Amino acid sequence: MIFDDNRGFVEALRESGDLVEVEKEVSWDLELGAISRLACEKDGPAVWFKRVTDYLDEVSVFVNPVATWRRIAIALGLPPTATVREIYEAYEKGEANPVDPVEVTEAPCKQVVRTGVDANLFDLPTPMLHEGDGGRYLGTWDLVISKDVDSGWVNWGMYRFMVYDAHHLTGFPRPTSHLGKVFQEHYVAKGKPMPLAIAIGTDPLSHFAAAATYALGGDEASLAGGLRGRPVEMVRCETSDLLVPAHSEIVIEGEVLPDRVGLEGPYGEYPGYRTGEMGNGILFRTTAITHREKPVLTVDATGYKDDSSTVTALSGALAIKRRLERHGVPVRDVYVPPEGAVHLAVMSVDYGGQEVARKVLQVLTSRRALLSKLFLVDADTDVFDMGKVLHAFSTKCHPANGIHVIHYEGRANTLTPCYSQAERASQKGATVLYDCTWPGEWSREWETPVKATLDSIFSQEVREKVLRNWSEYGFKQ
Ligand SMILES: Cc1cc2nc3c(=O)[nH]c(=O)nc-3n(C[C@H](O)[C@H](O)[C@H](O)COP(=O)(O)O)c2cc1C
Ligand SMILES: [Mn+2]
Repeated sequence: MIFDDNRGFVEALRESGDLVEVEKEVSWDLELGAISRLACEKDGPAVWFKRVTDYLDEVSVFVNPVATWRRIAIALGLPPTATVREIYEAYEKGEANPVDPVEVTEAPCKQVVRTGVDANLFDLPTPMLHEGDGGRYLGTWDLVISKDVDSGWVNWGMYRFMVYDAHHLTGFPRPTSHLGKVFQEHYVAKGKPMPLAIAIGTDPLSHFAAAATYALGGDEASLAGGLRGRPVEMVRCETSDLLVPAHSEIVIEGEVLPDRVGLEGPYGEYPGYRTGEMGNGILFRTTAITHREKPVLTVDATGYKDDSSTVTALSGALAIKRRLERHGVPVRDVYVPPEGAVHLAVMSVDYGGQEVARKVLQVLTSRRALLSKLFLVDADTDVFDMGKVLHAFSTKCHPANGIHVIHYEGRANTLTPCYSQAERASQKGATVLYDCTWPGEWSREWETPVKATLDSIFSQEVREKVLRNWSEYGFKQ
């Protein structure tokens, strides 16, 4: 089933056993964050907090929507037991068939409308997620809509927003993000405020599209329609001409001021660390808050194995695959495993060797370089099976000749924990590629070792016989 709103998705999670509903009162001040963090670290279910201190009956909080592959599968309309490969394939299919959104005039997100001074951000049960965060983060599992005034291009992204006071938020879109670029190039340059809408708790696949690694100028609303197999319904904002998903739980409308900054962060970030200090972020002035009755605030308990480790990793892996294909690399599959915090990718190729290794490294670091560890494996290694990848790395990667490093400046990931403050300031970094493929110049007949697995070292006759009689020998599976 494909869901039109977050409530339908939550219902499906309840049915599949992937939801815990907490009736006990919890505090928005760290308790909710600590529970949600542990739930991620245990690969546990999503959590719906029904009673949050100071907000007891009117609002609730739903955390970690898709932090496991089971929940990703459910969001994509697949059985919860779908394999990661099947999940990747379903996403790829949706992505290849975009569907434009439609505009509607009636929308659940307009059941309650508050504007001006009545739009008070403290009316929402925003959690203080981690000890040491700069403040309460309202925007985590969000969908942020902005428009380039010159071309009319609308961008969706997922960006964090911290409560600054009752009517302001601060945010940290990276300069390389589309929001960062649109704001700098089309608003700051002209001294104009940028209208912005932050939709919270809309249907899960629309959030996938917001978090996706997608081309500059690409239309994430149509990507969402493609993933859903039907259009997203959009409704006009109260205080700007932006369109927001009609089925959102909460919409914060406002504008980013071109000539002001506001303190933002630090934050327990997706790599799993708090790294920076409080700094200057963009300053957003709220003009309206609209929401459903009894709205459900959705939250990503950012950190180790959070929602980004599945959903950002998934779209990132497919973006890497497309890029390598465009550059003529004989790539088969790419996987970005959750434990690698979107810093590590595994890619299989039809043939490897030094030249392919160098090409991969160069292609994947020529623009913004968010990943810094790459594993290149032969096509007979299943990239989705990290045990097999570790085996290939341990046995096939030459400790001196198989390791390739490229250094760069001005495009490294400033959130990568192993970089020093100085490296981050100049966006200086490096990417290492472990070549776990057989050298191209080795004769396949007599130089390349033969893999001693059932698939590879036995004749078809023996293999088929063994498989045919497997249960007869007494094996259960
Ligand atoms: C929960 C979550 C929070 C995120 N917060 C930010 C953020 O504050 N700033 C940022 O630049 N990227 C953030 N990202 C990553 C972006 O969503 C991602 O890069 C996306 O592709 C941005 O869209 P864009 O390519 O249109 O800029 C976040 C991702 C997730 C899953
Ligand atoms: Mn974009």
